[in-house]
Amino acid sequence: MRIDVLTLFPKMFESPFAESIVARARAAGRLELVIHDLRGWASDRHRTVDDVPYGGGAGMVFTPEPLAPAIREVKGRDGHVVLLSAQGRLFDEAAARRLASLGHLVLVAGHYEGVDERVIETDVDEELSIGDYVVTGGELPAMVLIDAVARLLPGAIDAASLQEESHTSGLLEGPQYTRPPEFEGRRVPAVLVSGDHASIAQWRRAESIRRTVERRPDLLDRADLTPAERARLPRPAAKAPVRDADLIAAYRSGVGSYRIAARFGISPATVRARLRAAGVRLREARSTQRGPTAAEVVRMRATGLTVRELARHYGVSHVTILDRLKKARK
Ligand code: 9D3
Repeated sequence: MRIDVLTLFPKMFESPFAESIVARARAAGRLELVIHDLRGWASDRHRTVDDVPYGGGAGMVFTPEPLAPAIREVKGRDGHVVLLSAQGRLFDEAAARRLASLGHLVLVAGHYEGVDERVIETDVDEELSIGDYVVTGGELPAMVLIDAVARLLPGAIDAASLQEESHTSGLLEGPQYTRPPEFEGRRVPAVLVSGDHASIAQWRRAESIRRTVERRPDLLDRADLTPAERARLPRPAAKAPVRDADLIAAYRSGVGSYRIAARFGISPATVRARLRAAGVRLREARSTQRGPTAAEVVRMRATGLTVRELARHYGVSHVTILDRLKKARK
């Protein structure tokens, strides 16, 4: 596999990949990793790579001029281009496996508030985030991705470890112990020193499920559980009850009772009954008109947005937009 990285901070990539699995994969010729300095594509005197955002706002945005040509040059004919960005889909083990099956990756590590959307549209195949927290740039996320992918390349780690990984798939591991058998008065669980391998396997499986339920219940939906194991799971925590104040605020803002019902997972009759009980005067059942009002469309149209762009913005067809514009002219 070949991985090219485009970054403004090439030095950041040196020491993490001088050691570890990635270094071994490189030494063995399984992975060719090439780090490129994006400033090499900046042609002006100041080697500019960023500019202020149109529409205002804090921070800087990667300009298209050096970035698009850099991506095009490095990707060649077969590169799969990944932008590391906080707006990306989540990079998880399934994504790592998918990327590990490709021959050539191009990673773009941003270091600003973002990248000009036109580059993303034409030159980026996918955007990935490593999780819901803010780091200062795309470099560390790119390194995380490289590490997770490199260890999946054939020959990187022994088959037994990968086998065990898929065996416990989707669950957290349970507790581990080693010698001594007693540490500061606490003994290793007796089952682990019993020599009864069936009981040990059963105990480990149960601990693994218990821990997942406690710490990462979000994993259970996709975990590999037998029907019997699934049936024994504690029932999921109840969702927070719907608050009157939220129903009232939504209704007063103009949303209809059917929409509110669908959103909060209760029936329209319940919504109307609770609003009435809370003293809210109910509106006449609304006409079936959806989408923006004529006045809203006219104001946005005046900024220069095209009918097509307006349709996308409001999530309606271009016919609806034309209809509102016609209504406004009357
Ligand atoms: C105004 C909000 N911005 C700053 C708080 C958004 C923002 C800009 C740039 C947030 C992060 C970054 C830099 N981070 C990345 O480029 C990034 C990232 C991340 O922050 N978290 C998880 N995965 C990734 S992948 C790239």
